[in-house]
Amino acid sequence: MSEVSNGKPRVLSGIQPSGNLTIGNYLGALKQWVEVQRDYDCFYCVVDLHAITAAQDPEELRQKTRESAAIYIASGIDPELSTIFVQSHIPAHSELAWMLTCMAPLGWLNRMTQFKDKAGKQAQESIGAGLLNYPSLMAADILLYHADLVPVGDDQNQHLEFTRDLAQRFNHRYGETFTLPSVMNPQAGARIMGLDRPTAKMSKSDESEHHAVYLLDDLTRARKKIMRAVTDSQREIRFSDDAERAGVNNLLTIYQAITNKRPDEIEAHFAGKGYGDLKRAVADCVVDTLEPLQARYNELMNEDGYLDSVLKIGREKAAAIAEATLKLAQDRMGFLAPS
Ligand code: ATP
Ligand code: LTN
Repeated sequence: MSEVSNGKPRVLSGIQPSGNLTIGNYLGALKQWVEVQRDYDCFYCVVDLHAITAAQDPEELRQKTRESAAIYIASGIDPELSTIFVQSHIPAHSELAWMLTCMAPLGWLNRMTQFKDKAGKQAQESIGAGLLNYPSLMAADILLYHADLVPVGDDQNQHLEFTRDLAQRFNHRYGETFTLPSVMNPQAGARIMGLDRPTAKMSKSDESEHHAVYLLDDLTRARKKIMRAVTDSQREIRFSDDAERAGVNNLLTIYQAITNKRPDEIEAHFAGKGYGDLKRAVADCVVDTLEPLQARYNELMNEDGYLDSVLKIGREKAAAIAEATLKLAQDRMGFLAPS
């Protein structure tokens, strides 16, 4: 286990400010972040350095970075309990990422399914090298804070394995330096699928209109997207692994993740009802989640200076830990300390 602060083990996680955050980000990541913040020493970062692995408009990136931090707080992350910061504010992330990049075998990086998926959508010649090296930067984020636990959706599990393998490789070569982190996935909602294409993961950078419900969507629009979600031509409302039933399964999963009810309870509740009833029930619970979140978000964005002060305090707390770990790793690797 890591150096513990306040006797609590440490948590670290992040979301890319690469677009509008979705209910997938909320159910896969943010909801768990809120749930663990009393029992762990939590660090939540807005990973802008990861976002630039795809081209971003500079002004939009700046705005989405603030917006994401405000959404963390509006979702229930309490700055009094958790440390909220921006990745690029701490240069140690980039510095350790380079050191780890030099230790990361190309074979491991080439096997990452996120890389294969994202690179597969582009012409080979134009794929940025950052997309391939992305997991080394993520490993740096986690290892700098000696995180014990990393709450993420299940698409990130392979990156967590990579982080553990790389940490082990470093520790083996240079002596015990990094804590090996464990992944934490939510019981329900670890992979929310696209509403328009329930066989593909819901993603904030998907361009189609009815793919995702965004956390800041107008509530009428959010409801409409759910009412239009793709289902199937059967009638029975039950959980299923069958690809043809992925749409209904996804709606049930969203319902389960929000209400925290058991699958058998949910199936009993919808027995004899139609897809329209299911969609209305899902829309109701999504809207009930978004409404208070958006109200808090609007307050935060209108509160002059508050968000910046949270990020400044977060930066100071994060920097102290990150710099100490970086120094240790640099020393272990054999860098001459400046006099
Ligand atoms: P992008 O489309 O820009 O790649 P994304 O929507 O996949 O982004 P990330 O920033 O990569 O979101 O993910 C942030 C967190 O949200 C991670 O913990 C990730 O596992 C989780 N997450 C993202 N999409 C989903 C989803 N559809 N279901 C569950 N969790 C998700
Ligand atoms: N790669 C993650 C985002 C991310 C992250 C992290 C998650 C970057 N650094 C550290 C957990 C811990 C993703 O969701 N795409």
